[in-house]
Amino acid sequence: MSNSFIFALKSIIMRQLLYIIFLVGFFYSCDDGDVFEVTLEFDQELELCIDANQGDNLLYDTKVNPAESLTLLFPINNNEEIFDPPEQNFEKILNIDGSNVMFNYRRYNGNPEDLICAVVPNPGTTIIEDYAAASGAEAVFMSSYEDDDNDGIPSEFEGRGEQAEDGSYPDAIDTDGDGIPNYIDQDDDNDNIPTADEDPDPDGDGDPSDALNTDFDSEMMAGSNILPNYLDNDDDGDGTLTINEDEDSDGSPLNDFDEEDEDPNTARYLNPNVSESFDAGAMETNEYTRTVRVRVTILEANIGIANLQTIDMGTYTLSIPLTGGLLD
Ligand SMILES: [Ca+2]
Ligand SMILES: [Ca+2]
Ligand SMILES: [Ca+2]
Ligand SMILES: [Ca+2]
Repeated sequence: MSNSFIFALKSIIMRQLLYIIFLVGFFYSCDDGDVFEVTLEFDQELELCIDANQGDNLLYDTKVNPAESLTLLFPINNNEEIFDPPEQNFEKILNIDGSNVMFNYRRYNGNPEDLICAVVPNPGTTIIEDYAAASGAEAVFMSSYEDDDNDGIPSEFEGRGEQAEDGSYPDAIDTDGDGIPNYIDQDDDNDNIPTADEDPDPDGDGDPSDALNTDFDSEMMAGSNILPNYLDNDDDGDGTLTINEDEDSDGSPLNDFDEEDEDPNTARYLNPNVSESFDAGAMETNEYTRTVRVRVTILEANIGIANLQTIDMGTYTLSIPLTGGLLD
């Protein structure tokens, strides 16, 4: 019911919207105790700036027509886990106190970005109205994350399996048994050729069912190697592991060719007629990306002109580069 109600009000300016929400919110809270959920008309994609001098984080959303902002200021200290959650669906609640933790709705006579986090504020832009949430409001942070190795194959095609209640993937496949499940392993077969370089998805549709398989022989289906190169540690099926077809032992068999061979432009590891074995080079460090999403909700925000039970402020997204990859 609240959605259609808000939709009908889209052309009405914010002050009227807030005023009507106030009346309806009041009505409902007196009536049958329904939770009345309000979504202010921002894009809900939050941005963050850090004021290291003051020791504050500022999460914010802005728009220009009309020019308004929502901002949430809170200390950096003791709140690090919001942006680097120790577990899935990590929740943190901060009490809004009007000084250390502040939530503001503001209106401007110009683009809010001229002022918010601006290194050199535009002197032509000023705040024309400023409403701060009174003490008693709460900021609720819900942090979740998703890991991916960006190897060209989406995680759901890398045998990640179902997510457990604690957010982990206990059934995730680890083809090469190195303790790093495929969905966060940049080199799924540990042959020192990154999966991204083993042509895992020639048609680029995300589905690796068409992955390159150099040693697949369609004429002898049954006896042929059905493993695609990105999961095959002997890509040409010549009995010498790809990791050992690394003539200069530099950790990458990609750049090793046999100039004497009749096919000198095909790397040794893809050439079944060249099978000399060399010492394996050092493995590259595995790197993957953790995408953290922090959803911010403001509860019981009395901002003077309106009393809003729930403000879905939006989501802040950040990426953290990680190395290794053993499951927690
Ligand atoms: Ca992988
Ligand atoms: Ca590989
Ligand atoms: Ca391979
Ligand atoms: Ca070879």
